[in-house]
Amino acid sequence: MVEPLILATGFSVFPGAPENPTAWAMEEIEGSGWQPSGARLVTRTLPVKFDLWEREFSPLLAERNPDAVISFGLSAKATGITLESTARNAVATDRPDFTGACSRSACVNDTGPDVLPTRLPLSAISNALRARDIPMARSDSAGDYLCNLLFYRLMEHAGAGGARVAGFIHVPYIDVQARRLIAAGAIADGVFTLSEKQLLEAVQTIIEVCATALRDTRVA
Ligand code: PCA
Repeated sequence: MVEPLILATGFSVFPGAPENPTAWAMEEIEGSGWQPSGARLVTRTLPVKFDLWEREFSPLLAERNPDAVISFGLSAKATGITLESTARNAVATDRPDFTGACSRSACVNDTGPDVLPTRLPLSAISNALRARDIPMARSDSAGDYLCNLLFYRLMEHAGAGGARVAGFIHVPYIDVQARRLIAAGAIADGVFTLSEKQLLEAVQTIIEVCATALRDTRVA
């Protein structure tokens, strides 16, 4: 039997964030050849660009047709792995993407609902992270920038028959990146960080929990 496919994504750099721990984590996992048990994993790092859904993500989903999509992004304000419960139909029009362009629309979808819930097994994920002593938090707002936009589009897609398991998770900087960026004056001192090991363990744990959820919800 063909194993289910899990797509994990990270984001690249954006104004105010010259390094992104989620791009680092995707590269590490890809480079190590690590795979979850009972599922196939593919990773991708996405550009922080307002047309990323149309240009990158939607074609990628059409091509790969994953059973689960777990998207990760940086939040410099995160105080642990931050499990996002709710995508919001809102976009800031004053925050440029990495090309310098701003969104012309203040919502993701003119005719869409205000909020869409995650389809990630958040309780199982938080139990698994807690059991590994990885700092974590829950949040009901992923902000109003590209992470929330991707999250909202992903939940629309999942609701229309896309991935069975899908959602978005914010992560803090890893300590080596934060040290570099603070020394360069690129970010303020005092940000919460995870070690490289903690971030990789967290991402792998989340993927494993989703692989288990796919097995448990398999349609006979
Ligand atoms: N974080 C930004 C966009 C890309 C990323 O990693 C956000 O929180 O919207």
